[in-house]
Amino acid sequence: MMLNAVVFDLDGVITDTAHLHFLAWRAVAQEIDITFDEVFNEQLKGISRMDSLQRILKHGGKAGMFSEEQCLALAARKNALYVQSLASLTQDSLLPGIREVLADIRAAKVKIGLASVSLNAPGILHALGIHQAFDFCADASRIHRSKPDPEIFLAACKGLNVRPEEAIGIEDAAAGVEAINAAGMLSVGIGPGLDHAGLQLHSTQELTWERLTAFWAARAY
Ligand code: B16
Ligand code: MG
Repeated sequence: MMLNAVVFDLDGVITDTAHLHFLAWRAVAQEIDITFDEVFNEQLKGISRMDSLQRILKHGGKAGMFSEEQCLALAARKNALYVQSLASLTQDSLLPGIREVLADIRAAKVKIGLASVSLNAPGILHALGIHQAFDFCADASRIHRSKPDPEIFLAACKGLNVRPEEAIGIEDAAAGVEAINAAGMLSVGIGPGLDHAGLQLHSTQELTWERLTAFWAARAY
């Protein structure tokens, strides 16, 4: 079987917006007397906006204490702060090696997809100047189930017109690697704590076309 597509997560793989998410959530959490650190923030990676809020409320011992309307207002405030901070993104905000690997995958005529649950993904790709590198971006607003559910990776494969078995998925979050595996794709994990990934890399610098093709060639049937 040929490798026909590579599907990328955005935050933590293509660019590092996790810190910006953290700063925005921390500011909103402070307003309701909840504090959390970057260690807790790890648990929010790859988790949708509303699910992230629920985890923060639970962490602060305030689960169920806010109405749906109040939750929507908190999430909207976080997003406004986050979107403001995205103005700091430039073409230099791509993580190391990403520009090169995208070009090499394209040169090999293998399709490129995006599976980010961020509703801000299109704006981020534009800010990074790489929106044209993708053949298909799954629409996060049409996804019903957060990672680790495979829904968004399956939607990306469908949009690319490839079967999941013909594709590799790349993630930095534990829930994301789980989603790739559940979709029936081969998984690449970037960063620590991703023992369940088929291939584990320390950073995006190691994410080369050579590594991807060697991984594909060595996969278990
Ligand atoms: P938004 P990914 C995810 O992006 C982030 O990792 C996660 O922290 C964030 O809550 C989520 O997007 C939703 O983002 O509030 O912009 O819709 O890793 O799936 O690219
Ligand atoms: Mg991510």
